[in-house]
Amino acid sequence: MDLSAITKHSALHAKPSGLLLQYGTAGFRMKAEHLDHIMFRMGLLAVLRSKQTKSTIGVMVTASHNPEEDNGVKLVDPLGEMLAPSWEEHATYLANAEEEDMQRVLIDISEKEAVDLQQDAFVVIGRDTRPSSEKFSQSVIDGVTVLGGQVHDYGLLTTPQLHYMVCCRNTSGQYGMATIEGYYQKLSRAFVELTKQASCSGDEYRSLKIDCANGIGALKLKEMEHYFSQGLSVQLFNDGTKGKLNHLCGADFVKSHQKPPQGMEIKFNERCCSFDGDADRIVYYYCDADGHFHLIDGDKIATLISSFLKELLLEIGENLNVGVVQTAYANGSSTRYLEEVMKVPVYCTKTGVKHLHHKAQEFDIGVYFEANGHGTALFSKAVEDKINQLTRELEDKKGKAAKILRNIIDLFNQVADRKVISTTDAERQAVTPPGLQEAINDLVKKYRLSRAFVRPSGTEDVIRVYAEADSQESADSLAHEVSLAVFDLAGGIGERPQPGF
Ligand code: 16G
Ligand code: MG
Repeated sequence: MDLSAITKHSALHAKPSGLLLQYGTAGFRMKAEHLDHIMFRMGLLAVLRSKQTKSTIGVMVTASHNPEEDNGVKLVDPLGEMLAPSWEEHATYLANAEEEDMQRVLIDISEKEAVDLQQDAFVVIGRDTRPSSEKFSQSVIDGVTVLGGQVHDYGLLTTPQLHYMVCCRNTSGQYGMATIEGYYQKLSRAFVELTKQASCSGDEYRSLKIDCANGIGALKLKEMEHYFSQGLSVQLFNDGTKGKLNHLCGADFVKSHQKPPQGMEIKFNERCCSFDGDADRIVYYYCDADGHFHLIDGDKIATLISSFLKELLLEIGENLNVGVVQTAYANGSSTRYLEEVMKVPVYCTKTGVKHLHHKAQEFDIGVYFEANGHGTALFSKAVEDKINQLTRELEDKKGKAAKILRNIIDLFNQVADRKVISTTDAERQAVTPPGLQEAINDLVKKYRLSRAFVRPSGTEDVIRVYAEADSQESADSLAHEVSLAVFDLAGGIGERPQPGF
């Protein structure tokens, strides 16, 4: 370690004094103007992690669904997974070190993790389309190079693409080629293969309207489009040429407002979907003949995928261990449908992909989705080959998906933002402040089919309130009552929460 070079370069990315940040649900996130030192320091940390694991490590510069003015950074571990929890602590420790302590903190982390400093290091970088992202990836590169690491900067990438590149590089190409073509080829082939036998109602070609949240998804879909030219025709909206990133559009907007994004008209029976700012979330939607909007969010996607897989397994008489993983935000009726009708075991984890992913790995087939549209199906290796063969034998499943969706009538819910709290039981129970959980329990008892919880956001400085009940009025009213309890018991400041927030 060239300690004097580190000190010199660190001063060029100086930490604003007194600023304390934490590696949150998915890395560091906040207003871009406070993040330059974090970027440099995450470059340093990525080198240490790379040396320790003797693998390529990824660094993604993005703040996902947050407003355009924010930014963020997260590290990607060797198999394309989220950074290990013990290293999240190192990330926070390094992020908060004062300038004069930088050398000591780096040595400390290296010693604690037995990092061989002579080992080579390789770091790959990707970034979203935010105005601040390009400069920030330069700061990451500065951090990597000052510690002697090598860099490959992929430039503009979606978050899933960066995860893919890291995994490819650490599995000697077995997972795929670590290039953008490799990614498009792998995904488009799988898509064409999967959909070959499935019939498609309505139009002759599969067509899809895609809201790209004015983000990176638009650029990458434009590149990818011709890879599945016969299989799918896409129409892109909010492609970043006019609007602001995530503003009145994108998966988060559509999910929380339960309406189409600005800039996209939906006609009866058209298939539509929305990404978020870094294209790692997706929600689908359509309008029925009466013009009513229907959202197929993460809960419903998980139900469709797991029902589909269960059926395949039944057809061939395979008894594999299938599980669905959700978070406390999953609509109660989707959980009941999965458990009672589909007979699939459902597990609840804390919010954040890393928690769901980890749990899903315990099954032969683990399907995980957050209600907001983050998720996937994980197959153990032996199962993967079997499923590939099975999908080739697929019969016409026309109409099945629609039937399943009709069976899950969402309970109504309401979400709002407020201040400070701690939780347990996959964030479903408040531990502090004292008395809050009891107050919530009493409120919930007043409504039918109801549920409510509060948790501190891992990406913004707010408390989120979730409430669910058998009518929109009850859900709104329960959410309001719970937020009043939060305000009173957790030392709310300013105006008391108003109904409807
Ligand atoms: C991050 C998480 C997402 C989670 C969201 C919750 C990843 C890749 N992203 O975007 O899974 O749903 O945070 O935000 O893990 P909140 O803590 O502000 O409610
Ligand atoms: Mg995202």
